[in-house]
Amino acid sequence: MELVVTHRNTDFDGLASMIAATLIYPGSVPMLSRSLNPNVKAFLSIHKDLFHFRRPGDLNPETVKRLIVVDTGCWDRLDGVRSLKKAQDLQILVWDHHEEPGDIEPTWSCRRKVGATVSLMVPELRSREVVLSAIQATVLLAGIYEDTGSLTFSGTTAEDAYAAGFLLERGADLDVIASLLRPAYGERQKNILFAMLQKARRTNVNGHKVSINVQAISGHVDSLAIVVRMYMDIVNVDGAFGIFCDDERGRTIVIGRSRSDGLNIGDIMRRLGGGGHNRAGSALVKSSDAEAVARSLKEILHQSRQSAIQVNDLMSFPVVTIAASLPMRKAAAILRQKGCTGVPVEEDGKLVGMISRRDFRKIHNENHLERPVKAYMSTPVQTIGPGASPMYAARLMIKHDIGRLPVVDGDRIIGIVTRSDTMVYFYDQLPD
Ligand SMILES: [Mn+2]
Repeated sequence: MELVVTHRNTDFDGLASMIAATLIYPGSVPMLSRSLNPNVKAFLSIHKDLFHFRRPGDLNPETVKRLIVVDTGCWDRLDGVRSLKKAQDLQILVWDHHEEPGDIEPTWSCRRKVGATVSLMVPELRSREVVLSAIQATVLLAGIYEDTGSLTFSGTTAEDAYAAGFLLERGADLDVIASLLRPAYGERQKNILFAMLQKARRTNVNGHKVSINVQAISGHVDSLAIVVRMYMDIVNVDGAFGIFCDDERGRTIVIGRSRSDGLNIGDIMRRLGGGGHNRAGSALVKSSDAEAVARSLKEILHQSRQSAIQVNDLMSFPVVTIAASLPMRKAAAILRQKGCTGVPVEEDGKLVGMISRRDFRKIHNENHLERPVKAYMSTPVQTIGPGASPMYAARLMIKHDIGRLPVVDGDRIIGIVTRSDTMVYFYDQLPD
C-alpha cells in the first residue's frame, strides 16, 4: 500500500498537498492527522464525502510499502505512523517546502524553499496532464493562499504565482477560498484585541513605528498570533509585540510581527529564548512578570538597531553645498555640472535651505537669475540623522514631498540621502 501523510495540526497546504499526492500517485491512500487546524476542520465537516481520507487506526501500518510525506520532513510532526520509523524496505518520498530538512531520510524527495508545498506539486500534475475538478483546484489554491498570505508574504516565489495561475485556469473559485481561509477569530480573540487597542501606544525605534502591548490572559488562548497581526494592521505600525502573561501558569508568551526587514522578529525572539523568521516569531518566557519581559524586549529592540541598515550606509558624501549669497545663475550651473537636482544651501557654515531645480520655476524673468539663492531656496530644511532607518527617510520624503534629505550630525552636514538611495535599499541592491 502507498500511504500519504502530512503534519499534525494540518493546514490547507498540508491538506492540498495530500490531495495532490493522491492525484500524482494513483491508488495511494491519504491518511489525515487526528489534529486539524480550525479552517481545515470546518472545510472537511462539509466536504468529507468528496475525499476518502482515512484516520490513524483505520489501517495497518505494516502493509505500507511506500510512504509519501508532504509539507513536513519530521517524524515528530506525523500522526499514526510512528511504527514505520524503523521499518525495513520502506520507500519514503518527501515533498516539502520548509527550510529545515527534518529527520526523515527519504528515498526520493522534492524540496525547495517556495511559499507552499503544493506549489511544488502543481507542475507535476500539469506535466502528467491530470484532470483537476474545480473543487480540487480550489482546495489546492487555498493551500497556496494560506501559506503565502494570498501571494503577499515575503517567502512567496514565482513558482507559487505560476501554480496559482494554473489553478485559476482550472476553475479555482476565489469566493470559496475567501470563505475557507477565515482567520480563527472568535469572542476571546475579539476581547483581547479590544483590550489591546484601548491601551495601544506607539513608540519610535530608530525610525520604525513599534507598539508593545501587555495583556493578562488565563489558560490557553488560540490564535494569539492572528490577534497581534490584526493589532499591527489597525494601529498601523511597522512592528507589533503582544506580551501575554498568564499568572496561573507563571509564564508569558511574547508574539512579534513586523512589516520591515529592519525589524527582524526572529533575531529579537531568539534573544528572548524563542525563535521565528524576519517577519514573525514568538517566545515563551517562564515568568509572569510581564513588565520585566517588556523591559528586556525594549532593551533588545534598542540594541538591535545597530545591526540594521542605517541612513549613513546609503547616503552619499562629500556633499556639494552652495552659499546663500550665490546668484541663481551660478547655482543653476553648479546643479547642471554636478548632475544633481538639488543641493543644500549654507550661510556662515550653517544649513539654511535647499535649492533644487523645482525652485527655478519661481523665476519668471531672466534678470532674476542674478538674485541670490537665498531668495528662492526652500526652507525650513528637513534633515535626518545618520542612525535613522531607510524606512524613516522614505517616510519623511513622502510626507514633505522632497527628493533628498541632508544627513546631519549636530550642526554638520555629513551626507545626503536621496529618493533613489532609499529605492536601492528597498529593492535589495545595496552597493557594497
Ligand atoms: Mn506548508
